[in-house]
Amino acid sequence: MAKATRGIEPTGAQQLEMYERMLLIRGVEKQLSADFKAGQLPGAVHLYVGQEAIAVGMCEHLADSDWITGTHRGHGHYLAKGGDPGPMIAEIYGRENGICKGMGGSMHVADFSKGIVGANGIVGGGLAITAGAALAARLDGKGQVAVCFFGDGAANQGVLMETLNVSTLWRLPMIFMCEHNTYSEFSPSETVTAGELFERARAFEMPATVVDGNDVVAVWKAAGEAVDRARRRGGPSFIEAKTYRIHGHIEAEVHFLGSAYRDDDEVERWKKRDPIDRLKNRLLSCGLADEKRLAAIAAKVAKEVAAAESYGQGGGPASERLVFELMSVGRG
Ligand SMILES: Cc1ncc(C[n+]2csc(CCOP(=O)(O)OP(=O)(O)O)c2C)c(N)n1
Ligand SMILES: [Mg+2]
Repeated sequence: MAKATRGIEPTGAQQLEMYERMLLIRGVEKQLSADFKAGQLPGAVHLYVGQEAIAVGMCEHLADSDWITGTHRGHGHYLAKGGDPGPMIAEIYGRENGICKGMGGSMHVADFSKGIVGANGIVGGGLAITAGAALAARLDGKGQVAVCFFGDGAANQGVLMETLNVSTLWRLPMIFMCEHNTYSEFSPSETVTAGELFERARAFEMPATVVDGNDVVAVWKAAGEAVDRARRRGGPSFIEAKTYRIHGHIEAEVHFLGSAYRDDDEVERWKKRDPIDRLKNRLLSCGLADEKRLAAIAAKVAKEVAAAESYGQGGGPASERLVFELMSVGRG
Protein backbone atom coordinates (compact mmCIF):
# COMPACT_ATOMS: atom_id res chain seq x y z
CA MET A 1 0.00 0.00 0.00
CA ALA A 2 1.31 3.42 -0.92
CA LYS A 3 2.22 6.08 1.64
CA ALA A 4 0.46 9.44 1.54
CA THR A 5 0.81 10.97 -1.87
CA ARG A 6 0.10 14.60 -2.66
CA GLY A 7 -0.75 14.30 -6.30
CA ILE A 8 -3.53 15.54 -8.46
CA GLU A 9 -4.42 12.11 -9.80
CA PRO A 10 -3.64 8.60 -8.60
CA THR A 11 -1.20 6.82 -10.90
CA GLY A 12 -2.40 4.05 -13.20
CA ALA A 13 -0.82 1.49 -10.85
CA GLN A 14 -2.64 2.97 -7.87
CA GLN A 15 -5.96 2.95 -9.73
CA LEU A 16 -5.49 -0.70 -10.65
CA GLU A 17 -4.57 -1.51 -7.05
CA MET A 18 -7.73 0.24 -5.86
CA TYR A 19 -9.80 -1.60 -8.47
CA GLU A 20 -8.49 -4.93 -7.24
CA ARG A 21 -9.08 -4.02 -3.60
CA MET A 22 -12.68 -2.95 -4.27
CA LEU A 23 -13.30 -6.19 -6.17
CA LEU A 24 -11.91 -8.17 -3.23
CA ILE A 25 -14.27 -6.46 -0.76
CA ARG A 26 -17.23 -6.97 -3.12
CA GLY A 27 -16.28 -10.61 -3.78
CA VAL A 28 -15.91 -11.50 -0.10
CA GLU A 29 -19.20 -9.84 0.79
CA LYS A 30 -21.14 -11.41 -2.07
CA GLN A 31 -19.85 -14.74 -0.76
CA LEU A 32 -21.02 -13.85 2.76
CA SER A 33 -24.41 -12.83 1.39
CA ALA A 34 -24.69 -16.21 -0.36
CA ASP A 35 -23.65 -17.98 2.85
CA PHE A 36 -26.35 -16.08 4.73
CA LYS A 37 -28.97 -17.09 2.17
CA ALA A 38 -27.83 -20.71 2.53
CA GLY A 39 -28.47 -20.44 6.28
CA GLN A 40 -24.82 -20.98 7.16
CA LEU A 41 -23.86 -17.76 8.94
CA PRO A 42 -24.08 -17.88 12.72
CA GLY A 43 -24.96 -14.19 13.23
CA ALA A 44 -25.80 -10.88 11.62
CA VAL A 45 -23.71 -9.26 8.90
CA HIS A 46 -23.92 -5.65 7.76
CA LEU A 47 -22.57 -5.47 4.23
CA TYR A 48 -20.58 -2.61 2.70
CA VAL A 49 -21.70 -3.26 -0.90
CA GLY A 50 -21.75 0.07 -2.80
CA GLN A 51 -19.51 1.90 -0.32
CA GLU A 52 -16.16 0.27 -1.20
CA ALA A 53 -14.66 3.39 -2.79
CA ILE A 54 -14.57 5.16 0.58
CA ALA A 55 -12.44 2.69 2.51
CA VAL A 56 -10.27 1.94 -0.51
CA GLY A 57 -9.71 5.56 -1.57
CA MET A 58 -8.65 6.43 1.96
CA CYS A 59 -6.55 3.36 2.80
CA GLU A 60 -4.56 3.69 -0.42
CA HIS A 61 -2.75 6.50 1.43
CA LEU A 62 -2.06 4.51 4.59
CA ALA A 63 0.71 2.20 5.74
CA ASP A 64 0.46 -0.66 8.26
CA SER A 65 1.80 1.72 10.90
CA ASP A 66 -1.23 4.02 10.52
CA TRP A 67 -4.39 3.27 12.49
CA ILE A 68 -8.02 2.91 11.48
CA THR A 69 -11.26 2.14 13.28
CA GLY A 70 -14.30 0.77 11.46
CA THR A 71 -17.99 0.41 12.17
CA HIS A 72 -20.53 -2.41 12.51
CA ARG A 73 -20.29 -2.36 8.65
CA GLY A 74 -16.57 -3.00 9.00
CA HIS A 75 -15.48 -5.76 6.58
CA GLY A 76 -14.60 -3.20 3.89
CA HIS A 77 -12.46 -1.12 6.25
CA TYR A 78 -10.56 -4.23 7.40
CA LEU A 79 -9.93 -5.48 3.86
CA ALA A 80 -9.06 -2.05 2.46
CA LYS A 81 -6.40 -1.64 5.15
CA GLY A 82 -4.81 -4.93 4.10
CA GLY A 83 -6.51 -7.33 6.52
CA ASP A 84 -6.38 -10.99 5.53
CA PRO A 85 -9.77 -12.17 4.15
CA GLY A 86 -9.51 -15.84 5.26
CA PRO A 87 -9.13 -15.13 9.00
CA MET A 88 -11.87 -12.47 8.67
CA ILE A 89 -14.34 -14.99 7.27
CA ALA A 90 -13.29 -17.50 9.94
CA GLU A 91 -13.96 -14.81 12.55
CA ILE A 92 -17.43 -14.17 11.13
CA TYR A 93 -18.05 -17.92 11.45
CA GLY A 94 -16.87 -17.85 15.09
CA ARG A 95 -14.00 -20.25 14.44
CA GLU A 96 -10.72 -20.61 16.31
CA ASN A 97 -8.70 -19.73 13.17
CA GLY A 98 -10.50 -16.36 13.06
CA ILE A 99 -8.53 -13.14 13.26
CA CYS A 100 -9.78 -12.72 16.87
CA LYS A 101 -9.91 -16.48 17.57
CA GLY A 102 -13.63 -16.49 16.77
CA MET A 103 -14.52 -14.45 19.84
CA GLY A 104 -15.40 -11.15 18.14
CA GLY A 105 -17.46 -11.96 15.07
CA SER A 106 -18.35 -9.72 12.16
CA MET A 107 -18.66 -6.52 14.20
CA HIS A 108 -15.27 -6.85 15.90
CA VAL A 109 -12.78 -7.78 13.20
CA ALA A 110 -9.39 -6.32 14.15
CA ASP A 111 -5.70 -6.83 13.39
CA PHE A 112 -3.29 -4.57 15.24
CA SER A 113 -0.37 -5.77 13.09
CA LYS A 114 -2.07 -4.01 10.15
CA GLY A 115 -3.15 -0.96 12.14
CA ILE A 116 -6.77 -2.15 12.22
CA VAL A 117 -7.90 -1.22 15.71
CA GLY A 118 -11.25 -2.78 14.98
CA ALA A 119 -14.79 -2.69 13.78
CA ASN A 120 -17.27 -1.68 16.48
CA GLY A 121 -20.84 -2.69 17.31
CA ILE A 122 -21.35 0.53 19.25
CA VAL A 123 -22.46 3.24 16.84
CA GLY A 124 -19.96 6.12 17.18
CA GLY A 125 -17.73 3.96 19.38
CA GLY A 126 -14.73 4.35 17.07
CA LEU A 127 -14.53 8.13 17.37
CA ALA A 128 -12.95 8.49 20.80
CA ILE A 129 -10.86 5.34 20.26
CA THR A 130 -9.37 6.89 17.13
CA ALA A 131 -8.58 10.09 19.02
CA GLY A 132 -6.63 7.92 21.46
CA ALA A 133 -4.72 6.28 18.61
CA ALA A 134 -4.04 9.71 17.09
CA LEU A 135 -2.76 11.02 20.42
CA ALA A 136 -0.42 8.02 20.68
CA ALA A 137 0.73 8.69 17.10
CA ARG A 138 1.39 12.35 17.89
CA LEU A 139 3.36 11.45 21.03
CA ASP A 140 5.40 8.87 19.10
CA GLY A 141 6.26 11.57 16.55
CA LYS A 142 6.81 9.21 13.61
CA GLY A 143 4.24 10.79 11.30
CA GLN A 144 1.55 8.14 11.75
CA VAL A 145 -2.10 9.09 11.30
CA ALA A 146 -5.39 7.67 12.62
CA VAL A 147 -8.60 7.47 10.58
CA CYS A 148 -12.11 6.97 11.93
CA PHE A 149 -14.75 5.65 9.53
CA PHE A 150 -18.24 6.36 10.88
CA GLY A 151 -21.77 6.62 9.55
CA ASP A 152 -24.23 9.50 9.22
CA GLY A 153 -26.19 7.99 12.12
CA ALA A 154 -23.05 7.92 14.28
CA ALA A 155 -22.54 11.60 13.47
CA ASN A 156 -25.58 12.31 15.65
CA GLN A 157 -23.91 10.85 18.74
CA GLY A 158 -22.59 13.37 21.28
CA VAL A 159 -19.15 11.77 21.16
CA LEU A 160 -18.60 13.35 17.73
CA MET A 161 -18.64 16.82 19.30
CA GLU A 162 -16.24 15.77 22.06
CA THR A 163 -13.84 14.21 19.56
CA LEU A 164 -13.98 17.16 17.15
CA ASN A 165 -13.17 19.39 20.10
CA VAL A 166 -10.18 17.54 21.59
CA SER A 167 -8.71 16.56 18.24
CA THR A 168 -8.68 20.24 17.20
CA LEU A 169 -7.35 21.51 20.54
CA TRP A 170 -4.58 18.89 20.61
CA ARG A 171 -3.89 19.11 16.86
CA LEU A 172 -4.23 15.37 16.53
CA PRO A 173 -3.22 13.60 13.28
CA MET A 174 -6.78 12.32 12.85
CA ILE A 175 -9.14 12.09 9.89
CA PHE A 176 -12.90 11.92 10.36
CA MET A 177 -14.27 9.92 7.42
CA CYS A 178 -18.05 10.18 7.57
CA GLU A 179 -19.86 7.70 5.31
CA HIS A 180 -23.19 9.33 4.58
CA ASN A 181 -25.06 6.40 3.07
CA THR A 182 -28.50 8.01 3.29
CA TYR A 183 -29.91 5.73 6.03
CA SER A 184 -29.45 5.00 9.68
CA GLU A 185 -30.83 1.49 10.04
CA PHE A 186 -34.31 1.98 8.49
CA SER A 187 -34.57 5.75 8.99
CA PRO A 188 -33.87 8.03 6.01
CA SER A 189 -31.27 10.52 7.17
CA GLU A 190 -33.52 13.55 6.54
CA THR A 191 -35.82 12.24 9.29
CA VAL A 192 -33.07 11.99 11.93
CA THR A 193 -30.32 14.42 10.90
CA ALA A 194 -30.56 18.22 10.98
CA GLY A 195 -28.18 20.33 8.92
CA GLU A 196 -25.13 19.28 6.93
CA LEU A 197 -22.70 16.93 8.64
CA PHE A 198 -19.49 18.52 7.37
CA GLU A 199 -20.65 21.88 8.80
CA ARG A 200 -20.37 20.38 12.28
CA ALA A 201 -16.59 20.14 11.83
CA ARG A 202 -16.39 23.69 10.47
CA ALA A 203 -17.84 24.94 13.75
CA PHE A 204 -14.53 23.77 15.27
CA GLU A 205 -12.58 25.52 12.49
CA MET A 206 -11.54 22.14 11.13
CA PRO A 207 -10.99 21.76 7.36
CA ALA A 208 -14.06 19.91 6.09
CA THR A 209 -15.11 18.79 2.64
CA VAL A 210 -17.83 16.79 0.87
CA VAL A 211 -17.01 14.21 -1.80
CA ASP A 212 -18.83 11.79 -4.05
CA GLY A 213 -18.24 8.60 -2.06
CA ASN A 214 -18.94 6.44 -5.13
CA ASP A 215 -16.00 7.94 -7.00
CA VAL A 216 -12.82 6.35 -5.70
CA VAL A 217 -10.61 8.95 -7.39
CA ALA A 218 -12.51 11.81 -5.71
CA VAL A 219 -12.20 10.05 -2.35
CA TRP A 220 -8.50 9.40 -2.98
CA LYS A 221 -7.87 13.10 -3.67
CA ALA A 222 -9.70 14.37 -0.58
CA ALA A 223 -8.13 11.66 1.58
CA GLY A 224 -4.65 12.44 0.26
CA GLU A 225 -4.93 16.08 1.31
CA ALA A 226 -6.25 15.18 4.77
CA VAL A 227 -3.59 12.51 5.37
CA ASP A 228 -0.86 14.82 4.17
CA ARG A 229 -2.07 17.60 6.49
CA ALA A 230 -2.13 15.21 9.45
CA ARG A 231 1.38 13.88 8.69
CA ARG A 232 2.70 17.45 8.49
CA ARG A 233 1.27 18.12 11.99
CA GLY A 234 -1.44 20.32 10.53
CA GLY A 235 -4.14 18.69 12.66
CA PRO A 236 -7.39 16.86 11.94
CA SER A 237 -9.71 17.01 8.92
CA PHE A 238 -13.27 15.97 8.21
CA ILE A 239 -14.50 14.34 4.99
CA GLU A 240 -18.16 13.64 4.33
CA ALA A 241 -18.51 11.02 1.59
CA LYS A 242 -21.99 10.78 0.06
CA THR A 243 -22.91 7.22 -0.82
CA TYR A 244 -25.61 4.56 -0.56
CA ARG A 245 -25.81 1.07 0.88
CA ILE A 246 -27.10 -1.30 -1.77
CA HIS A 247 -27.82 -4.28 0.51
CA GLY A 248 -30.06 -4.10 3.55
CA HIS A 249 -29.00 -2.68 6.88
CA ILE A 250 -28.47 -6.34 7.80
CA GLU A 251 -28.86 -9.30 5.51
CA ALA A 252 -31.63 -10.70 7.76
CA GLU A 253 -33.93 -7.74 7.22
CA VAL A 254 -35.63 -9.42 4.24
CA HIS A 255 -37.24 -11.78 6.76
CA PHE A 256 -38.85 -9.15 8.94
CA LEU A 257 -39.06 -6.01 6.83
CA GLY A 258 -38.56 -6.73 3.16
CA SER A 259 -37.63 -3.46 1.50
CA ALA A 260 -40.59 -1.64 3.05
CA TYR A 261 -38.59 1.41 4.10
CA ARG A 262 -37.19 2.32 0.68
CA ASP A 263 -38.22 2.22 -2.97
CA ASP A 264 -36.76 -0.34 -5.34
CA ASP A 265 -36.34 2.51 -7.85
CA GLU A 266 -34.04 4.32 -5.45
CA VAL A 267 -31.83 1.24 -5.09
CA GLU A 268 -31.75 0.77 -8.85
CA ARG A 269 -30.75 4.41 -9.40
CA TRP A 270 -27.80 4.01 -7.04
CA LYS A 271 -26.77 0.70 -8.61
CA LYS A 272 -26.13 2.70 -11.78
CA ARG A 273 -23.53 4.69 -9.83
CA ASP A 274 -21.69 1.56 -8.69
CA PRO A 275 -18.16 2.60 -7.64
CA ILE A 276 -16.51 -0.47 -9.16
CA ASP A 277 -18.19 -0.05 -12.55
CA ARG A 278 -17.24 3.62 -12.49
CA LEU A 279 -13.57 2.90 -11.93
CA LYS A 280 -13.68 0.15 -14.55
CA ASN A 281 -15.10 2.58 -17.14
CA ARG A 282 -12.47 5.14 -16.21
CA LEU A 283 -9.62 2.63 -16.53
CA LEU A 284 -10.87 1.58 -19.95
CA SER A 285 -11.61 5.05 -21.29
CA CYS A 286 -8.24 6.46 -20.10
CA GLY A 287 -6.44 3.51 -21.65
CA LEU A 288 -4.98 2.46 -18.30
CA ALA A 289 -6.14 -1.13 -18.82
CA ASP A 290 -7.97 -3.22 -21.40
CA GLU A 291 -10.79 -5.73 -20.87
CA LYS A 292 -8.30 -8.60 -20.83
CA ARG A 293 -6.26 -7.09 -18.01
CA LEU A 294 -9.35 -6.32 -15.94
CA ALA A 295 -10.68 -9.84 -16.48
CA ALA A 296 -7.35 -11.23 -15.25
CA ILE A 297 -7.62 -9.12 -12.09
CA ALA A 298 -11.20 -10.33 -11.55
CA ALA A 299 -10.09 -13.96 -11.96
CA LYS A 300 -7.23 -13.48 -9.46
CA VAL A 301 -9.64 -11.95 -6.93
CA ALA A 302 -12.18 -14.75 -7.44
CA LYS A 303 -9.47 -17.29 -6.56
CA GLU A 304 -8.52 -15.29 -3.49
CA VAL A 305 -12.16 -15.17 -2.36
CA ALA A 306 -12.55 -18.93 -2.85
CA ALA A 307 -9.37 -19.61 -0.84
CA ALA A 308 -10.53 -17.25 1.92
CA GLU A 309 -13.93 -18.92 2.09
CA SER A 310 -12.34 -22.33 2.34
CA TYR A 311 -9.99 -21.14 5.09
CA GLY A 312 -12.92 -19.48 6.84
CA GLN A 313 -15.00 -22.66 6.80
CA GLY A 314 -12.05 -24.83 7.72
CA GLY A 315 -11.34 -24.18 11.40
CA GLY A 316 -12.94 -25.68 14.48
CA PRO A 317 -15.32 -23.75 16.71
CA ALA A 318 -13.89 -21.05 19.01
CA SER A 319 -12.18 -22.78 21.90
CA GLU A 320 -14.29 -23.40 24.98
CA ARG A 321 -11.21 -22.87 27.09
CA LEU A 322 -10.77 -19.37 25.66
CA VAL A 323 -14.43 -18.58 26.32
CA PHE A 324 -13.94 -19.73 29.91
CA GLU A 325 -10.77 -17.65 30.32
CA LEU A 326 -12.42 -14.52 28.93
CA MET A 327 -15.41 -14.99 31.23
CA SER A 328 -13.04 -15.34 34.20
CA VAL A 329 -11.27 -12.12 33.21
CA GLY A 330 -14.67 -10.42 32.97
CA ARG A 331 -15.57 -11.58 36.49
CA GLY A 332 -12.17 -10.77 37.93
C1 LIG B 1 -24.84 3.26 20.64
C2 LIG B 1 -25.70 2.47 19.70
N1 LIG B 1 -26.98 2.88 19.47
C3 LIG B 1 -27.77 2.19 18.63
C4 LIG B 1 -27.29 1.04 17.99
C5 LIG B 1 -28.18 0.28 17.02
N2 LIG B 1 -27.72 0.57 15.65
C6 LIG B 1 -26.92 -0.29 14.98
S1 LIG B 1 -26.51 0.27 13.47
C7 LIG B 1 -27.41 1.67 13.68
C8 LIG B 1 -27.50 2.71 12.59
C9 LIG B 1 -26.19 3.33 12.31
O1 LIG B 1 -26.33 4.21 11.22
P1 LIG B 1 -25.06 4.80 10.53
O2 LIG B 1 -24.13 5.33 11.56
O3 LIG B 1 -25.54 5.76 9.51
O4 LIG B 1 -24.33 3.56 9.87
P2 LIG B 1 -24.84 2.64 8.66
O5 LIG B 1 -25.54 1.47 9.26
O6 LIG B 1 -25.71 3.45 7.80
O7 LIG B 1 -23.57 2.21 7.98
C10 LIG B 1 -28.02 1.69 14.92
C11 LIG B 1 -28.88 2.79 15.41
C12 LIG B 1 -25.96 0.64 18.28
N3 LIG B 1 -25.42 -0.43 17.71
N4 LIG B 1 -25.18 1.39 19.11
MG1 LIG C 1 -25.87 5.52 7.51
